[in-house]
Amino acid sequence: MEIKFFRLFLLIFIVAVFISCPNEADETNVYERIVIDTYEPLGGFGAIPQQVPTDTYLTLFNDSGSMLVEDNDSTPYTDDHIGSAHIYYTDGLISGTYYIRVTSGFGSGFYAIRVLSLNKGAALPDPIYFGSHSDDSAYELDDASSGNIPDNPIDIELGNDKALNRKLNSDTDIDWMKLVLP
Ligand SMILES: [Ca+2]
Ligand SMILES: [Ca+2]
Repeated sequence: MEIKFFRLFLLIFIVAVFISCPNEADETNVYERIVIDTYEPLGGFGAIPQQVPTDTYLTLFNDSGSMLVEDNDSTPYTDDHIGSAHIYYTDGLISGTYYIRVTSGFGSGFYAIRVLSLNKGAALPDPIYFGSHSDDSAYELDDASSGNIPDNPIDIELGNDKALNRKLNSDTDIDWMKLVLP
C-alpha cells in the first residue's frame, strides 16, 4: 500500500515539475518600439517620373481585426515623397500576428515598406532603397479581407533589409501584409 502511495506521490511530483518548467515556445516578448515605415522605394521623389511613388495610408490591426493605430502623412524622410505613412508603436506590442493595411490617399504608384524593432531612443536607420520598381500584380486578386483580416496577405518580417517594394495599382487598391512578431 505504501509503495502505491509513494508511486502516486512520485507521479504527481513529476507532473508538477513538468508543468512548472518554463517552455520557450510560450515565451512572450514585449516590443518597446515597432516602426512601420513607407517610403519612396528608389530614394528621392521623382527618381522615375513615369512611375511615381504613391501617397500611402497605413493601418495596423491585431489578429482579431481590431485597429491599433493608423497614419497618413508622417514620414520623416523629407527627401522622399511627402505623404508617406509612418507608424511608431510604443505601447508594447507583444509576440503574435498582426496585419498591416496600405491604401492610398489618391492615385496609384510604388512604395517601399519596412518594419523595425527599435529601442525608444534609437535613431531610425536609413532605409535601403531598391534598384528598380517591382510589380506586385500577382497579388492584386488576393487583397480581399473580412473584418480587417486579409484572405491572403504578403508576409513581411522585422528588419531594414526585409523591406518590400510594392504598388498600389489604383486609388482603390488595398495591400495587406502579415507580420508575425516572434
Ligand atoms: Ca499619406
Ligand atoms: Ca497592390
